[in-house]
Amino acid sequence: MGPLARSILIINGPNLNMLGAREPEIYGRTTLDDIKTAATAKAKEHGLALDFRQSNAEGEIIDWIQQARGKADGIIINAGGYTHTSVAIMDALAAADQPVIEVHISNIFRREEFRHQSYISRVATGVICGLGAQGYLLAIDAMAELARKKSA
Ligand code: CA2
Repeated sequence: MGPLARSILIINGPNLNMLGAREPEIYGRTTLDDIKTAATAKAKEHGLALDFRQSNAEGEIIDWIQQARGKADGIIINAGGYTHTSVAIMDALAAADQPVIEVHISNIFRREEFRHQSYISRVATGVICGLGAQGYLLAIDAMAELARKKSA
């Protein structure tokens, strides 16, 4: 934390490593690597370092959230399917000491009923969904503004 080394952690949950390979009608053709490249450039515009990760394992995601305490200035998370199931990820985020922005590529409210419930939303500072890969870039803009206000 602090003005010298401001950084954002982006966490991607299960199956997001499959982006671009299947279901392009829902998730588009952009790969997670494309998103990482664009997000890194966007963070750099704001003078922020970016740590961009993906895991299929719930426990690993929780470890990363815990390890971000006192290190990352903000957490952006697309928890994938765990969004709708994981009290444990919600609890980890509730204990986080930085703002949390939830991102979804698809509009989860236009989809099946079970996707309308998000444990992450209950503890997130803000939520962006349905805008495709651009949602990650919008989340970085918003996070940069939150970090700027905090240090002002
Ligand atoms: O829209 C989103 O970003 C989601 O978080 C994506 C999750 C889904 O479970 C959430 O409800 C909404 C799925 C991750 C991506 O799964 C893929 C599976 C096959 C091919 C491409 C992506």
